[in-house]
This record gives sequence, C-alpha cells and structure tokens, in this order.
Amino acid sequence: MKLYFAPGACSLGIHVIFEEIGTPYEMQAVNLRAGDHFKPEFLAINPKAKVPAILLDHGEILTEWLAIAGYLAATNPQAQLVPADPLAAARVTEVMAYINSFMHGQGFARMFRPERFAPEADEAMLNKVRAEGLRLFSEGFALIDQALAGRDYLLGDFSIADAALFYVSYWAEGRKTCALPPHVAAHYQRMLARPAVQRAMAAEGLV
Ligand SMILES: N[C@@H](CCC(=O)N[C@@H](CS)C(=O)NCC(=O)O)C(=O)O
Repeated sequence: MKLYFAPGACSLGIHVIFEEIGTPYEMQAVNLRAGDHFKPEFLAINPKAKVPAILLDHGEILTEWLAIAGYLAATNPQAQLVPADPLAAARVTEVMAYINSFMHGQGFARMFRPERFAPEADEAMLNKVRAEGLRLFSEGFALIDQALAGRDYLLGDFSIADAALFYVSYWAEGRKTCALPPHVAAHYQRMLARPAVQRAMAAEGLV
C-alpha cells in the first residue's frame, strides 16, 4: 500500500494508523504549498485534489479520511483499532465524523482557507471568517474535552478515533493555533508518548 500525504496535514492521522498496524507501506509526499495536488499526476490519484489517499495493493485508490481509517481498521482486525460491538464501533465513527467534518471541515478550514468560504472578500471580512473558524474549532475541542473526562482515550481503549483527535490537536498545539482544554491536552501528550505516533511525527519531519 502507499499513503499519499503532506507533512502535518490530516493525513498525519492516517500515517499514525499505519504505524499502529505495523504492516509495511510506502509513503508519497504531496507538496500542497507548491500546488502539486492540482497537477494532473495527483488528480489522477484523487480528482478531489486532497490528501490523504491510499493506493491499495490491487491497484485501487481509496480517499476520504473516515473511509481510509475504517478500511485499515477492518482489514487489520489484529490491531484492534475499532471495537467489535456494533454500537461501540458506531461511537468511533460518530466522534471521527464530528472531528473530520465539523472541526476540520468547518472550523479549521475557515481559519486557513477563509477565501473558500467568502470568495472576493476583503481582508477585514476574511478575518471574520478566520475568527469564526477558530470559534468552531474551539467549540469542538470543548465538547470533546467533556467526552474525555475520566478516560485515557476517546472510547476507553485506543481506536482510530484517537488518531483523528490527534491530527486536529496537532493543528492546535503543534501549530499554536489555539490552546487545548485539559483533557484533550492530556490526550495529546498520551498520543505523543506512543511509539507509533513518534515514528509518524519523525518521518514527517515534525519533531
Ligand atoms: N474530506 C477530506 C478532506 C481532506 C483535506 O481537507 N485534506 C487537506 C489537507 S488536511 C488537503 O488536501 N487540502 C488541499 C486543498 O484543500 O487545497 C478527507 O477527510 O479526507
């Protein structure tokens, strides 16, 4: 398998999952700053021009964070990255969807791509979009913080949901965009102590 990633992007969470599983995989960096994701070579991989994408061993491409994480967990049951109980497994998807669609797609995207939410806006308006993004991003962390009270990981045991929380926590703490509330901050430190996370961070040049 091959993971298409950009250092420190949401693909970091998928990178962590690959490392947690421990099976061999290749990495292909995509330079988002240089706009390489809009070039024909990458659009042939993902016409949505986004990382992460994975190339499966039989040649198919899979995109979308939630789909990739779910696929990796389902095809590597020995890694126990999703609970067997259907409701517990749905809880994993529930929290990942919130992180990926709301915190990332609504909150963080407004902070870093405000022009996509307000085309042709002037700088004052873009700043309002950025501020709204920060508000939504922080609202997400506040909600997740409550869910983490008394727990080491989001659903009790480590799961792919923790890799999702890790990548947005990295955006907050690692990129200094906002302070993490206490339980999320403790979760972030717990994640940083995992060897799989350390390997992924080192491979992306983030430490
Ligand atoms: N819905 C997609 C979103 C992926 C996404 O937003 N990826 C970002 C990096 S974190 C990206 O490739 N951005 C490039 C761009 O939007 O120009 C998913 O969950 O996989």
